[in-house]
Amino acid sequence: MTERTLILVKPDGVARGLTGEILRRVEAKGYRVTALSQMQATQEQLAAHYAEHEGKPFYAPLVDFMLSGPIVGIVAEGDRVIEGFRALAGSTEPTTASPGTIRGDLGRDWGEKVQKNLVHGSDSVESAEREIGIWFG
Ligand code: IDP
Ligand code: MG
Repeated sequence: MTERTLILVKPDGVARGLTGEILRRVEAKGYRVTALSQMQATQEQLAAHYAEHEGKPFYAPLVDFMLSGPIVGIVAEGDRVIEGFRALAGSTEPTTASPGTIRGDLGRDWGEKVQKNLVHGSDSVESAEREIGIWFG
């Protein structure tokens, strides 16, 4: 099977009307979108999705942020898509993310306890398969 990744457009991206711009970048890079759905995250989904971050200072603000509005779940497919989407997304902190990336071009710091950085992208094949299960069953 071709490699897959789970992308989430976070509530800030949806609220700012950037879903189309983010999808455009994924498709323009050459990846295939195989699932796409706007959803409202649940506490249970977020507890599973962000289990690795439980106990960190930004965990509760992160969960609250992800519950604050609709998100868009995307499954994208293509050789090395996991690495490729993380390169498109840019580094975690939008202030210093490279220009040319989603976070670097479209994101900024808003002085909050959680970095609102527009997108999530899986970081390994194992994470991707686990996360696709959480959001797409
Ligand atoms: P990633 O999304 O770049 O993979 P992770 O380390 O997996 O980053 O963190 C998950 C999310 O938690 C980030 O995208 C960001 O929204 C938030 N976050 C991570 N580290 C911090 C931090 O040090 N301060 C505030 N928020 C953070
Ligand atoms: Mg991560």
